[in-house]
Amino acid sequence: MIQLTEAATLTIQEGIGIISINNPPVNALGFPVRKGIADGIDQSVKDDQVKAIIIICEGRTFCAGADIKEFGQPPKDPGLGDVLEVLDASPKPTLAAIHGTAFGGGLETALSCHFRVGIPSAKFGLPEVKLGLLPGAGGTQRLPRVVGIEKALKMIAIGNPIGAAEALKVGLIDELVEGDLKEGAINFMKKVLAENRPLKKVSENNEKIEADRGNSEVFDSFRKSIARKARGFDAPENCIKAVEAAVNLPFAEGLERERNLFMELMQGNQSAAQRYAFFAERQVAKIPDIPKDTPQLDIKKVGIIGAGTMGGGIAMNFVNAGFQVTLVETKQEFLDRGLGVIKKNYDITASKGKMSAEEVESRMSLITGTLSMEDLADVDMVIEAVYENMDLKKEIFKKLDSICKADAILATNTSYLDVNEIAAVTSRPEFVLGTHFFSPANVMRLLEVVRGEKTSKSVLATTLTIGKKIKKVAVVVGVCHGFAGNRMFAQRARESNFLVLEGAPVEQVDKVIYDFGFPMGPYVLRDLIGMDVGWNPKTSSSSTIQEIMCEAGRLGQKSGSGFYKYEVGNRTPIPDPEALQMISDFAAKQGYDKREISDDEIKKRCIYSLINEGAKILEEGIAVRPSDIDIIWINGYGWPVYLGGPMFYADLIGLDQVLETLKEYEGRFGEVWKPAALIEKLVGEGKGFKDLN
Ligand code: 3H9
Repeated sequence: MIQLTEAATLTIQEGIGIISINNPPVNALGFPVRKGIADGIDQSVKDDQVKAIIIICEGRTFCAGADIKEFGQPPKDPGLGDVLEVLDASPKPTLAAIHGTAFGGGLETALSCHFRVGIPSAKFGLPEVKLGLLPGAGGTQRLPRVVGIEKALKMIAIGNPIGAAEALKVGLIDELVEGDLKEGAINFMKKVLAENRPLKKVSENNEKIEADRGNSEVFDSFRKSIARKARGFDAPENCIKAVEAAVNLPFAEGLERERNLFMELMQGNQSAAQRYAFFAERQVAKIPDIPKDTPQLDIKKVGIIGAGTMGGGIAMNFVNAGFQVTLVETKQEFLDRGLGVIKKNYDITASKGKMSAEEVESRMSLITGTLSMEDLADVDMVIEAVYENMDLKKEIFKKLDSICKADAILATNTSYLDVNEIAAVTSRPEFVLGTHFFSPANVMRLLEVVRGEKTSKSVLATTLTIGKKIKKVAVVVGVCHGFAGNRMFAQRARESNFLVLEGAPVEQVDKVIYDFGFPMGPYVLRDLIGMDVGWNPKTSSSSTIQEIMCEAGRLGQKSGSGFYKYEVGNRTPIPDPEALQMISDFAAKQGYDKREISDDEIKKRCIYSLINEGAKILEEGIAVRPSDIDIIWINGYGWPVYLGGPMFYADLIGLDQVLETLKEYEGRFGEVWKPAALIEKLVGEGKGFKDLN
């Protein structure tokens, strides 16, 4: 065995040179891997004993791509492109033997081999677009030549991977290896040699792209198909342009075009933001005072109290991950309705072909409905998801404390309430914490895990693991009204409310927020949620915009009018002069002088209010680090990932600029705009939020 570099070896076995890569955790193509492959190929080509070459990886996966941590650092030769040129030019047959994920540069490496085999669980993808990039080592030029344009466009510009069966079907791999991968790869290469098979050089194979040379239609229709999802992002368009180049230019020129388009993205802010978000999402699970080896509880059975919208959605998360769920309601009709909604949701998924009828049945069979809390005696964790009422929650937790096993975790799905107060009614506050799901709970990725004063480390660590199992991004936050996400959201709601009272039409506020990159503006959102959420008809006294709207029966989409009008069966908001007049009359009564407000002011007031509150949240230790807040906003509130989250965005603008505006607003609008001490401190030290990550 020859040690090529610290991350690669070369072994010659039965006349086959086996380059083995070992660069945990994901065999990213950092310098020692790149150099190892280049040297391994070089030595194998020069060695007469070697008749064929295999690239295989140790550990949990084939190469998961370029080493993202190297981006932005001075490049170290050989670059991946150079290595793949050496591979492409090999006069001896080459094979990539794939398990785990051949992603990004990993798949580009495989595509530069003559042959590819994989085990049935292997996945293949070019997810660079999700990092605001495009495959920059020939992937956009080679993949269309192997799988055709339409498939390649989907894989490159959307970035979703495909499984091994599909890879075999579309010609991305030559064979599935059912048993031992290395053995299968050697046997495959023996066949190649015995049959003297021609070397399939992808760069020279134009068969699948020739027919579409000069045909722009396929690209235009693809652009249209992704327009909604790709809105605001730079990378998808560059991906498409690179594939167009593959079709219309000779290989070498296409590579050059790809390089330029890649560099354009690499130097932009969007990719920096998206790469930051990638690492930030992995960082959230690391809590400074909770070591990796913190003992965890074994959770198999989960109890959920409340089969309403939240409870039902939460139940689906657990069932999808294979947990047994006991769903508790107070009345049979509520239980039936809740179970009915869950079943309907699964049936819809099945009708789209994403789940079989048997799977629907097997998931439903994991849920047991009951009207008795006593049935929670043997569950390992309970999530209470009843409506926001402290007295009710306390009563439930007292009961749970007497019914549940001594080491059962008791979690509340409150959005605002004091988790410490709830914990205090039990004899085991160390087993109590908050699990704040976002609606719809079976869809939204965010989970705020609210750490109470007395929550034990083991309970917190276990809940983070559970979060991962149910496919959520679980972010730890401390106890305060609204925790991190909703507390910040309330600031934006306050400002958007003032803006319309001061004279900005709701459409203008919505457009500014939509154009910023959110999926919708605050007023379209309010109409969608329902104006009556949080409205009490008994105490309503025409004293807020919400109250005058609700009193007039304008409850949002569901009643056909709110801040906008809606046609029956159509969710498109139509500007409504009547609503504007109501707001205008109300504002006049309140003594507001109507004025024109610029888009820039709307943007700053809605976004800087978030930043300022985020800083206060950090100051108080409610969030662990700025990037956790960014992950909350990206995954729970639709903040555009290409702007990295509010704290990243503040650094992007310049924290000193933000501070200046906060001071100006404090002067104009008062105390609520007082800059957070943390911002003052960071600016004084010439630092940004990034220095706290
Ligand atoms: C590219 O290839 C560009 C080329 O086209 C052009 C070049 C010129 N680099 O996600 P996990 C770390 S761009 C560095 O928790 P999983 C990750 O941070 C790349 N580090 O595991 C984490 O570290 P830690 C295109 C990486 O099993 C640890 O590995 N490729 C990289 O849930 C485990 O990760 C991609 O975009 C990397 N490329 O999922 C693939 N990847 O433990 C990105 C991971 O310290 N990666 N790490 O927190 C993934 O999608 C997932 O990590 C993967 C494993 C599916 C592979």
